[in-house]
Amino acid sequence: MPGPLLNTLRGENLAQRPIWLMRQAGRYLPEYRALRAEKGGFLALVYDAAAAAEVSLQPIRRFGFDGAILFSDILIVPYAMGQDLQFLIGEGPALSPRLVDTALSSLQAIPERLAPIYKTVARVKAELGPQQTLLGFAGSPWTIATYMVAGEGSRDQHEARAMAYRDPLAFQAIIDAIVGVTVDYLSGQIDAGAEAVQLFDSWAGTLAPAEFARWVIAPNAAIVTALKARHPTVPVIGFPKGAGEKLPAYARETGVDAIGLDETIDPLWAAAALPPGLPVQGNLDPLLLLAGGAELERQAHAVLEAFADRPHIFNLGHGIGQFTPIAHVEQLLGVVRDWRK
Ligand code: 1CP
Repeated sequence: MPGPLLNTLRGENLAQRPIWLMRQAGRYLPEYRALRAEKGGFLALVYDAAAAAEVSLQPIRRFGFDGAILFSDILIVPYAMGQDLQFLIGEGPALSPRLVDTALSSLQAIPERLAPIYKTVARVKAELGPQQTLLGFAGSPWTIATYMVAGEGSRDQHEARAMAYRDPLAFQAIIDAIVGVTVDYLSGQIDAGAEAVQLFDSWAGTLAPAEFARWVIAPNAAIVTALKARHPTVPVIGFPKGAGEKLPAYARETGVDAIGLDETIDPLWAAAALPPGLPVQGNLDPLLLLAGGAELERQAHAVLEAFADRPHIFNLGHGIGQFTPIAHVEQLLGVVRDWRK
């Protein structure tokens, strides 16, 4: 029997809402920090399948969330496409050579960098109970391209946005290459046991409307179409962070099975504006989870009430922050578990 998270993704409107939190495996957990220190770095942790599976399971053991997410990173795809990848303490990820000054064609793909991730998926799957759903994930092409082009994260993604205007054909080739690898990568995760997958488009919010259609909607639609051909029953969650008023078009045109909403979206607006019956996921402000207290409870209820008439998975609007107190996560779980439609 599939668990409540998977059933919700398949369109059931359950009286009790399933819950998981983006970035639920990570630095706010002391058991994560201990294992990361023992393995000596983030990539070492990701490529140790036993340790990475343990990290995926840590938040399930502690909190009993309805879903576990594979422990890996969206930047494993550029790494497999031949860029070097480092996670520098306090500075974030660094990729080289950067595609702002090196042609995509000069990269030598290293697909073996994906296979160890499937081992993690299989290990997590073997440990989960039948009611707990295993989520695979990848970055969406636009968000991945912003890192591949600039070689690092940025506030406004200007290198990639400028390249897309200056040389749309070269940029399209980068996007198409990412689409191809991502389809294989998600397919591999599904074959290894992932029951649903999420596409993270963390930087979708900085694009002008026509660019959003070309670099967010079109490549995500291509991924969904290709995945559906191979795995027709596996739900795909799209999370176009910052998409705002473009969400209804994204929902209609990508073919995703569910939409992740960030915290800037008014749940009442989304409940009315998105296609009826489409499952939604979100969208409490992660900073409310940091702050805790009565306001956390009030706003969690507001999210639950707003989505009462459609399938809804409770989540944050973005990843859980590293300084979030564990007691606040427990408080939120109590609120969501006690609520009935
Ligand atoms: O030092 C550490 O321990 C590294 C911190 C960390 C973690 C815990 C990074 C580096 N990645 C991850 C894991 C991760 N990343 C997961 C699996 C764990 C889980 O969700 O429980 C997932 C789904 C991601 C996805 C991810 N990585 C995104 C999309 C989601 C989002 O938060 O917007 C992005 C943009 C990244 C890139 C990345 N990886 C790591 C950092 C610090 C960043 C952000 C860099 C930047 O700000 O530009």
